[in-house]
Amino acid sequence: VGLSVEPCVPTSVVYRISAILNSPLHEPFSEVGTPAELETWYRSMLRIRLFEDEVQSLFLQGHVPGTTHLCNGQEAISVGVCDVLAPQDVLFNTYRGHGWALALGVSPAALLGELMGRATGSCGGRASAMNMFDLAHQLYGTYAIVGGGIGAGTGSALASQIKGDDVVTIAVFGDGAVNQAYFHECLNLASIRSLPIVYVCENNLYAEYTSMYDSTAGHDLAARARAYAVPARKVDGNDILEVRREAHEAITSARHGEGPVFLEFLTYRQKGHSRTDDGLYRPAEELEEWLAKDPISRLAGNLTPDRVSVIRDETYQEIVTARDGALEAPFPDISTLELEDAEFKWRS
Ligand SMILES: Cc1ncc(C[n+]2csc(CCOP(=O)(O)OP(=O)(O)O)c2C)c(N)n1
Ligand SMILES: [Mg+2]
Repeated sequence: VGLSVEPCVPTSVVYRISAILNSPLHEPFSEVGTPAELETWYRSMLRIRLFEDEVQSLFLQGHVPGTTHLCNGQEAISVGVCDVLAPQDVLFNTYRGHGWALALGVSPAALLGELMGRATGSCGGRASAMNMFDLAHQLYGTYAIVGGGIGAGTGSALASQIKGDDVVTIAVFGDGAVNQAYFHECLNLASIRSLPIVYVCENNLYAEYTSMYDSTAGHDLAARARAYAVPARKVDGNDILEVRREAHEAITSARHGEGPVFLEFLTYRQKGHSRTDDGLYRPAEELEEWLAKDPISRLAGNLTPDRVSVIRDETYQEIVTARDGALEAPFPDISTLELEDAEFKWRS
């Protein structure tokens, strides 16, 4: 844009105004999605679902060291939020983050390679899903510490405000994380400083093996954000159109300097917490009720059965190819274990 600005206006302000006006998010936002977009979102969600099923199978066969935290049932949140990010935005994630990494554009091959400790993984097979970064895909870490991304993400948003770089930070965490002390410290800081951050809470009703109703006083997560004067919305996290719309509004407002927003996405963890947990402590009717609200089946209703079938076949093949590649891939060379080598690889 051709702005004539007095020399007393800081460069960061000029950059911010120009970035806002030129941002893709400034373009009119379509809530419903074209047929092509609906297919893209369906494919992205299905990719995550089939990926997770494959991870569990590989884990049980002993190919995935450590543990697994699957996100079956929560796919609409990652796909919907990532669809409305600007290219410069950054995302801080949790250990339940395979879906987020894929939605950001990390390939199934690179992600699976990482989970299986192979040299072809996003971090050369040395990080696993619990500590993974992929800066080229806006992924600024998956944090094994519950709510760890809240602290790191709030720091990132503070840095953005100081630099005036037009970056919005997304901090993702679960319902259990709102009981952590730093959730409260960070929301207070973000609110008082009007930081450009969107707090994305995936409320899947459980923290490990405990229902939110047995662990979280008041049962109202959004109310906690409002206590710090952070605008908060409760959103159907299994409806991708609603997720997208609310995420777009929150990100736009944070980008325009209006401060943090808290989005509580209601969803359900269809699988157990991790590893071989069958989640049998959950009432059968509860699981049944939420399976009926499956986000992928819901979106499939907007596509023709023919296209659903084609996309299913193609996506399944994509995951099979990633699996076969990862099983063949080498483990990292021991000589790359030194910190200097790792740093060199990281930066190059
Ligand atoms: C600070 C901390 N305390 C406890 C744990 C052990 N832990 C791992 S996952 C988890 C449950 C977190 O639940 P929630 O935040 O709802 O996320 P979800 O796993 O449901 O996605 C706990 C308690 C941990 N990793 N970090
Ligand atoms: Mg949870």
